[in-house]
Amino acid sequence: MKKFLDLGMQPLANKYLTSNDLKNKKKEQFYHLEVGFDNKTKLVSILNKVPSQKMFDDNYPYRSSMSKTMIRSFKALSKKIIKFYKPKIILEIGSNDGSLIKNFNKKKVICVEPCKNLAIITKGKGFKTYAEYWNISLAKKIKSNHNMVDLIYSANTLSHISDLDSVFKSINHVLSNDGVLIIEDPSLLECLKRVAYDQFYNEHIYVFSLLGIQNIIKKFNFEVFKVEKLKTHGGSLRYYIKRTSNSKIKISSNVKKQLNAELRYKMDKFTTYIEFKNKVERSKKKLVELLYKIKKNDKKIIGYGSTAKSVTVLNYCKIKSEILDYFVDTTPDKTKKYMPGTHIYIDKYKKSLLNNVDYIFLGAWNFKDEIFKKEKDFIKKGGKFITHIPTPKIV
Ligand code: DWN
Repeated sequence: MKKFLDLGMQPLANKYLTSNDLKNKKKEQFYHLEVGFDNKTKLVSILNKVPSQKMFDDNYPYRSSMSKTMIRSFKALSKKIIKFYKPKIILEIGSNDGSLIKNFNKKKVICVEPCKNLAIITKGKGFKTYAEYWNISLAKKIKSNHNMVDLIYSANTLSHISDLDSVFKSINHVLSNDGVLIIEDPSLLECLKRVAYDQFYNEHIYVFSLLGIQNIIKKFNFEVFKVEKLKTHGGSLRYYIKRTSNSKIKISSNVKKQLNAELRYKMDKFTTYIEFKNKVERSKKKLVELLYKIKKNDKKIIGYGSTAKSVTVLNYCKIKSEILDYFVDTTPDKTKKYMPGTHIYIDKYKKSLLNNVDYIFLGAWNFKDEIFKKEKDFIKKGGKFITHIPTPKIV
């Protein structure tokens, strides 16, 4: 693993502070966010990993249901799963608050969600839920309780688990011979193209590429048979995976197409990541200049969407409340709290919080379309948005 990017000392994302925490000067955990490239597996990951128990605890604030874009994406996927795979049993690893599995018959679903505050949501809706981390002992328990499963789905979860060998060994243990594994995660190619350095934070141990995924899964005689490019989460890839022994499913041509696109972008070469690092440093400089120039003209700027991604940007660029007055967010477990590291206040979203605001920094830039639609009035009144993706600018 060779380091190519240093994003400085960072607090843990999703660890929001209460006013009491601030009053008591609660000690925040910081870690050195360095990103590296493994020339053997072609995987890109953070070098200093934080244990899962420290990140995914019983008060995990992120809920996938907070965005209509994700709700729609999961609904569309559920229709495809039923149409093309007709699974008898679906296992979702990282079921969060049930945004995907709510589209299926309860009897056909097994949820795995280690964060108990989220697991009680799917349990409360009658879905079998294991509030445990995904590993071989849980896979064995699920196999003995439910036998093999014929479809496993996991969105934005496997990239959060350090030991990928254990992940796929556990999947191998419980997936039926003709079973299908579908995983989706932010696309490293899109991350590089958009200079989306904020996809790197403690929870995103990896940002996956088809190149990297293929190298990891081949050890377990799995292969990618289809790849879908998604707009969600700043550009994601959905990988459809089968056993190499399963000749019933043909390999789609879009797998080769994606692989060629990644090789054309030289994602198998370390120099590509040095170029990315140089773009990140230029992006930081430009964003800071832009924000300070606006602030010098006495304009009011707030943040929209207190994302895990924005924690990386704000702490790397040292942007605090002298620049962004506050953030607005719809997530219950994030509001009336303060952002990790920068301690910018997060207020519960309501339209009136946009009154007298001149500029909005898009923390949730990956939901730009949904947000622009929602804030038509703000735009009509001359309000402007600021994004750092792909380069810092007023939009
Ligand atoms: O991988 C992960 C992804 C799936 O979600 C997790 N490790 C953590 C989390 O990352 P994130 O916080 O960067 O995710 P989002 O989905 O980009 O966060 C969007 C935030 O913006 C949420 O806090 C909700 C908020 N939001 C809002 O306030 N108003 C979102 C929309 C669309 C809105 O209209």
